[in-house]
Amino acid sequence: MKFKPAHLLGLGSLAVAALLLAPYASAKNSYRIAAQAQFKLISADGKGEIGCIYCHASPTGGRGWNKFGQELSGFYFGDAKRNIGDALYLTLKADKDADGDKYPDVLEVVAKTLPGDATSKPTKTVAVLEAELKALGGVDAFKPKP
Ligand SMILES: [Ca+2]
Repeated sequence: MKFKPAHLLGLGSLAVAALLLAPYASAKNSYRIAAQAQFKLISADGKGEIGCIYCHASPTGGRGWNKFGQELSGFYFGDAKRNIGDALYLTLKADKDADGDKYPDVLEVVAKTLPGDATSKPTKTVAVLEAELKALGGVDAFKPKP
């Protein structure tokens, strides 16, 4: 195949787009990675278990939060701008049920379901999950590391 200048232009455009989007994508990804570690949502093989949909309305992230993300952003951008670790912890400590599925957000973290999506619900009862949370040390198990 003969290489044409048009190919270079295409590659150049892709490279520029990647450079422009990289800081945006990595900033958001750092929040996802922080949430995975703090909420203990990392599988035995070290892989993260949550995607952008954990807090965002879209699986690809970007603007627009789901109900849990709205609670989180309230703590993150609230009276004093907090770091993501404190905002994550305070969101669980508030003891709310963001998606209204009758499971408090902290119990959905324990159950590894989506606290911002009412169609993603734990299979265990609230009482069983409360006992599991207690065994972990309560909501403070999800406190940010100092
Ligand atoms: Ca819920």
